[in-house]
Amino acid sequence: LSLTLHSSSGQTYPLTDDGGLGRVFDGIGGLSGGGATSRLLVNYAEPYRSQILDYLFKPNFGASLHILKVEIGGDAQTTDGTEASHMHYENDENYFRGYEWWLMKEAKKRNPNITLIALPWAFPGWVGRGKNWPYDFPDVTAAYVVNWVIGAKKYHDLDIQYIGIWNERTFDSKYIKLLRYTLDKTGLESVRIVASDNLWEPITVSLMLDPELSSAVDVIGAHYPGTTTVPQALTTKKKLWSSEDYSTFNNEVGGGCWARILNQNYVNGQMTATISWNLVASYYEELPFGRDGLMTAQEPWSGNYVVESPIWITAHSTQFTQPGWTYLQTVGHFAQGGSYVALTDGYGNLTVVIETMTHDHSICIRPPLPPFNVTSQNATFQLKGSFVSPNELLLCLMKLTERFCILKCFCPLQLVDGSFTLNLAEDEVYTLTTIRTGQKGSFPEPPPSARFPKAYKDNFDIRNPPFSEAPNFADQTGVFEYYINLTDPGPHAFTLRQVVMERPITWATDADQTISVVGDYQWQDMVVTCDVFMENVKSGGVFVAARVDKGGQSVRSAMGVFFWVFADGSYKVTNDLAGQSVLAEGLSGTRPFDWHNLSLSVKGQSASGMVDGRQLWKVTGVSSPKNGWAAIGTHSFELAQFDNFNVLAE
Ligand code: 147
Repeated sequence: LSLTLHSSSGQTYPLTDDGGLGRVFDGIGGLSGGGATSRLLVNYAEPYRSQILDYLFKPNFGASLHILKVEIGGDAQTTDGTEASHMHYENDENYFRGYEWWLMKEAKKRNPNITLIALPWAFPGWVGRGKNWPYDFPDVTAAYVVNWVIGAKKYHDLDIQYIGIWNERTFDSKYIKLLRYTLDKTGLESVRIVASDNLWEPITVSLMLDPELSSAVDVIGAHYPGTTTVPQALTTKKKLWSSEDYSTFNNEVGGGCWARILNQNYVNGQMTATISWNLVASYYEELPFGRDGLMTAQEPWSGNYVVESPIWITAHSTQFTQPGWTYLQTVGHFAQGGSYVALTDGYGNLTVVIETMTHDHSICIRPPLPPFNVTSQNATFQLKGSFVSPNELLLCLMKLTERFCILKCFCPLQLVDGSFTLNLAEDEVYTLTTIRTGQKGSFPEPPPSARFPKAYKDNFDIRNPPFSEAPNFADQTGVFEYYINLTDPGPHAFTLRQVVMERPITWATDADQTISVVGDYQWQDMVVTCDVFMENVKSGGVFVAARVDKGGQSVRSAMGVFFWVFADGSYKVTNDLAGQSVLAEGLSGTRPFDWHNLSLSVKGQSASGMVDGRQLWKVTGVSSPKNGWAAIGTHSFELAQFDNFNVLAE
C-alpha cells in the first residue's frame, strides 16, 4: 500500500553513505577581474563598502563565499577594463597597485578560511619580449607569475592556494611544468595549479598523455561547462571545477541560472567548485556584461547597491556546507525535474540543497540550454546509513519568483522513520540541514540610486592614496596611476599618469591609444577640461574626449569627440579613438614637458576646443554618438600626465 501511495504521490529518494561517498567539495566562489569588475567598489564610502563586503564574504550572513578568485593584472583590457600589473616594466615591482590585494585582505578578514585563486588574462609586453605571446620565454613568464604569489605573501600576508595558466587561451605544457618547478624551488610547493581555464579539452587529453604534466596539475578548470564534463576528465581522477561560470544578468533568471548550475555542476558533471564571473558588478553598467555579478555595486557616488537574488541562492549552499565536506553519492534529478545534492562533514552533519528551476527561469548566458520540464511534485527522502539518527532537519526555502527572494529559514522538519516528504513547487530552492548557524543578514537600506554628479572634478592631490587609481576613472586601455612629481613640486606635483609604454600581451583587442573613461554614459552636452603634460618628445600626443560610446572589448572602435594635442605643436579633432575620422586639425603650439590646459565643449551638434585659454577650433554637424562618457588618454603607449580634470555636464 505504501509503495502504491509513493508512486502515485511522488518518488522516494535515498540519502545514504552506504556504499561510500562522492567527491570532496571545494567550494563556491566569485571572480574579481577578467577584468576590472570591482573597479567602482573601492570608491564606496563607509559604511556601504563594508556592508557590500559583508554580503559577499561574511560567514553566516550573505553569500558567505568559500572562494575568491582574482585576476593577476596584466596592464591590458580584460572585459570591463584594464588591471594594473605588479611589473609594468622588467625592473619594476610594486605590490600595491589596483584593488585585488585589498579585496583579498577584506575577504580574508571576514573569512580567514577563504580559498584564494589567481589567474592572468594578460601580461605586460616585456614578458613576451615584444611578441604578443607569453610562452616563448616560459622562464620569464613563470618568474613573473611566481613574483606575484611571493608578493602576495610578503606584502599582504596572503597565501595564494591555486594559480592558473592563461585565461581561455592556449596553454603550454612546457610552461606549466616550469611554473610547477619555479613554485617548488621558491618554497611554494603548497600552491596548486589549475589548468587550463578554458574547455575540458585539450587539457584533459594532454594530462592523460603526459604523466609529468599530470603531476604538475591538480585541478582541471573548465569554463561555462553547461553542467557537464567529458568521460576522460573523470578518468584523470583530478578535481574538476567550473572555474568560471554564470556571467548572467543578475535578475531572477540569473538567480535561477546560478541555483541550477550550483547543483547540477556536481550532479551532471562531478564538479566540486563553481566560481561566478563575476563577484560583484562594480563597473559602469554600459560596459560589456553589465550587472553580471552576484550583486550590484556600481554607484560609489551615491552609495546605492543592490543585494540581488544570486546572493541568497549562494547562501543556500555556502552557509550550510564548507570546503572539505563530501558529497554523497545519492545526488541526482527528481522525476518531475529539478535536482538535489547532499553533503556531509563526516561527523554526522548533513545538508541537502534542492533546486526546481524551470527552463525559462534559469537560462544562463552560455552555453545554450536544451529544453527540459519541471513541474511541482512530492519528493520523499529516506535517510539511511549513518544518517538515520537525526529526527529533525531545518528547512530553508527561497522562492525565486518573489522579487527580492525571500530566504525563509529554520522551520524544523520532523522526520518519521528517517523519512520526510516535501511538496516541491517550481522555481524554488530548499536547504535541509543539521547546521543551525545560517542567517539572512541585513543592513538598513543603502542610499537611493542617483546619476553620476554632473559637475565633477579631481585635482589628484593626494599624498598617500589608498589605491593607485583615481576614483571613477575606468581605464580601458593603458593604466592611469596617481603620480608625484618629486623634483618639481609646483602646482602639478600631484597628477594622474598613464604608465604603460608598450603594447601588452593582450587578452582582448586593446586600442592602439590609451583611454580612461569617467562619468555618466547618458551625458550628451558637456565641457571637459584638463591640464595635460606629454613626456614623449617626438611622437607624444594626449586627448580629452566627450560622448565616448564604447569600452571593454570594443574599445578599439570607440566613437565620440576626441580633442588631441601633440608634442609636435599640432592638434586634431576626431570622431573616433582610432583617429581616422578627422573633424578638424591645425597648429596648437603644444610642446612636450610643458603643461597645457585643454578644454573641449560639446553641445548639440557643435563642438569647440581651447588650448591654454585660447579658442582653437569649432566644428558643427557632430551627429553621433549622441551620448557617452568623458575620457582622457594618450595617442600611443606612452607616458603622459593629467591634472585638474573637470567635467561639467548638462
Ligand atoms: C569569459 C572571460 O573569461 C571573462 O573575463 C568575461 O569576459 C566573461 C564574460 O562573459 O567571459 O570569456 C568567455 C567569452 C566567450 C565565451 C566563453 C567565455 N564563449 O563564447 O563561449
